[in-house]
Amino acid sequence: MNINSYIEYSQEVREARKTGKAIVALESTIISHGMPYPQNVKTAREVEDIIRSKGAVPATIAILNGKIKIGLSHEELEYLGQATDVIKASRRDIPYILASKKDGATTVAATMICAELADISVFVTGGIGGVHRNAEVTMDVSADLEELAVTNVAVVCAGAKSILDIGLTMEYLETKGVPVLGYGTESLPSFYTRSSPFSVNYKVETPEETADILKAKWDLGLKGGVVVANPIPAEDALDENEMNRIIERALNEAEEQGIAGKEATPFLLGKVKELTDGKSLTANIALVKNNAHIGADIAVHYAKLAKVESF
Ligand code: PSU
Ligand code: MN
Repeated sequence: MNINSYIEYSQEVREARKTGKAIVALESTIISHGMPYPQNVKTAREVEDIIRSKGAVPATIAILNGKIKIGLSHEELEYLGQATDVIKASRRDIPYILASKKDGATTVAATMICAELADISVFVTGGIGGVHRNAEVTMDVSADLEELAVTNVAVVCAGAKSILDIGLTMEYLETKGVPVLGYGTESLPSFYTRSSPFSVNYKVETPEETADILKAKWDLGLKGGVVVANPIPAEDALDENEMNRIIERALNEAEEQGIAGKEATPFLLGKVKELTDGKSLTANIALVKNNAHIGADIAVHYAKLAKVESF
């Protein structure tokens, strides 16, 4: 058995692997289930271009026709953005999708798994899954958190959304030994807004400092990921009180309609977008792009550390 028989690299990523250039992983659930067409595809392309402009190579990850794709072509991205039967793929879904040669859009958890298989250490997205509100009854805890506990990939995001129980999410990450770094902030960003009532574990100021932390963690064999929480730019942030009200409404509707399991997060994201008249989508796009800048810088510095080591 050869793991590589399951994986296909884009030309650009293949070359970057050969030359040791920094590579940044990107997820695809955000494309298929997180944003509507055509904004999803446009954003995905712009995010890739930001990463290129920073001297790194983007690797958008998805499962297409039973292969793990590391880096997507324009056509593949377009397909993923429009198709309606793509499976939201987290850890548990990967084997079925591969074996049945279906298509899957990878969540944070699944993207981390695929990134690690492809030796990619830095991954940029919008928000991670977490412990849902009322999880003490529903047991709805995103597989993203368990993945952060065991898979060696840094996830650059804009923190956790308040559709989640942010406090319980932080407790879970603490139990699992996952460092949560605030990029230029002491307060944990909460996606649409720059702060939350919760503190990050450590504030970092530069990509160098962040890359050094990743290196120390993995040099010691301390398995698992790192969350780099980067606040949404001030000019794109939404009003906290208004967002809390809207999120409460979305949560109530989800409960009334009995939405559970893997449908919960996409349902809530969709409702929030509807209730904000699309303002949440604009904010979401802005924060992902902002994360791409930081993530690419971190990846470039981390790749430099790896190069120094190999001399
Ligand atoms: N949060 C967002 N946008 C997203 C997601 C989460 O703000 O698109 C997606 C990510 O792919 C994440 C997944 O990994 O939802 C989590 O789903 P679940 O809660 O079912 O694990
Ligand atoms: Mn869930």
